[in-house]
Amino acid sequence: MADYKELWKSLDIDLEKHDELCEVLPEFYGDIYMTQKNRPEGMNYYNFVVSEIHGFRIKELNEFRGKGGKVFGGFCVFVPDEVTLAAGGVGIGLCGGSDFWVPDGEKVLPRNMCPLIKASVGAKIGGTCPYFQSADMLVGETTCDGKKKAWEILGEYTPIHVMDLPQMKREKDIENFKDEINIFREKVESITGNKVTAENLKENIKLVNKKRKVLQRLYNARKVQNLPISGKDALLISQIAFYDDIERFIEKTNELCDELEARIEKNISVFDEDTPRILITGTPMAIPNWKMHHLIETSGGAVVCEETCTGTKYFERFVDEDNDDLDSQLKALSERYMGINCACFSPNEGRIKDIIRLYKEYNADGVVYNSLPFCHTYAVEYKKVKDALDKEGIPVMMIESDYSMQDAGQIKTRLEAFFEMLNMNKELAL
Ligand code: BJ8
Repeated sequence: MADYKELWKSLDIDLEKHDELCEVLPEFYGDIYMTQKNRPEGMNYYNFVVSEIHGFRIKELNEFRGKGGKVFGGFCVFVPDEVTLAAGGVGIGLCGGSDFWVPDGEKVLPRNMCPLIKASVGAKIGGTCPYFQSADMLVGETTCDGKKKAWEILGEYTPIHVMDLPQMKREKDIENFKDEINIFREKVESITGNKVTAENLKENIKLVNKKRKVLQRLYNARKVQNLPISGKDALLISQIAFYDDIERFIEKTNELCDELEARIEKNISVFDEDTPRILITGTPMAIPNWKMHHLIETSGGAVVCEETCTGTKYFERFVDEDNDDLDSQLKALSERYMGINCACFSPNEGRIKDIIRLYKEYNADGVVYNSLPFCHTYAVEYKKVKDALDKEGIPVMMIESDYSMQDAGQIKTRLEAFFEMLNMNKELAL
């Protein structure tokens, strides 16, 4: 990475502590990503993005802000990027996916709390994440209890706007979320000083849909028997989608998809043909949380799909592009976003249907239900999911794990046994 010390200083980064983070990341990434065989050439772009994770993109955001642009940092796939973009702003995902930030989070939060929340808060209050430091405003939401209370604490350090997400999906809830999007629109307008018009909102609805389409194209390439890309690489791409420049991301990911489709034609695969195919479902995996994918793909399995917010929840379903007035556009946005099946909703039958549908679409052999510790919504929902999968004859295993690698050996042993069982199932079916 080039020298960005002056830039980081201007963002009030704790340089000494930040150096510790910069020292570990390249080796961590190298061990997990660069050891993979036969990766697509197009992954070089994403390698570059990670190698410059606190540099190149931060410089771009800094230049944008230097010209008066405003950056909005979100923590959830319910924050409508279309609105931010329509007001001339930029939205970036800020969820913390590293153990590095947890101790700082624990200075102000209880220890027995979800690591994603602790890491996100720790990244801000420790002053070690230039993305947090580049955000002019944070955008929280009332999803799980841990998050909504954490925003009150984060608000002591930086301006935050909280969107009220309904907890049910009745018609009145869709109307309520439409109102929330409208309040968010007013907030974004007041920060950027730009109006959201029906014209620029329509344009940006199309742009964000385009990003969803390219991610869908990437995921479609994972439905075939001979997988042209690893699950680990696909996860990295969706994580990068949350903060990269949207136009460049679409272009680079379309280029990669061209290569993947050519690989499919030539039957080039990164795994052996009989590798058990795994659908992951559960809590989101914020960058650099690559743990579960790495453990699965070094224990004899291949991840073919993620029913998570760093997976299909992020890009499935498009916003209707055919509306020409603000009111109908806001309704269309609410309808699309309220279609996301987060475990924060009750009931949440849609998620069960999604898991079963995706299991079939991606020709999976088994499901790994992955939950971060202290995530009550996802942990409790496991019972309903398991009951439904049992009825369908779909094998599932639950793994609860945080960001540390301490339990890696134990998880690998469990995964190996699970894959052996999946292989036996396949042999019996022949
Ligand atoms: S739409 S999954 S991004 S809320 S893992 S912090 S739920 S205790 S992240 Fe999420 Fe939006 Fe839902 Fe998706 Fe709480 Fe659970 Fe932690 Fe979580």
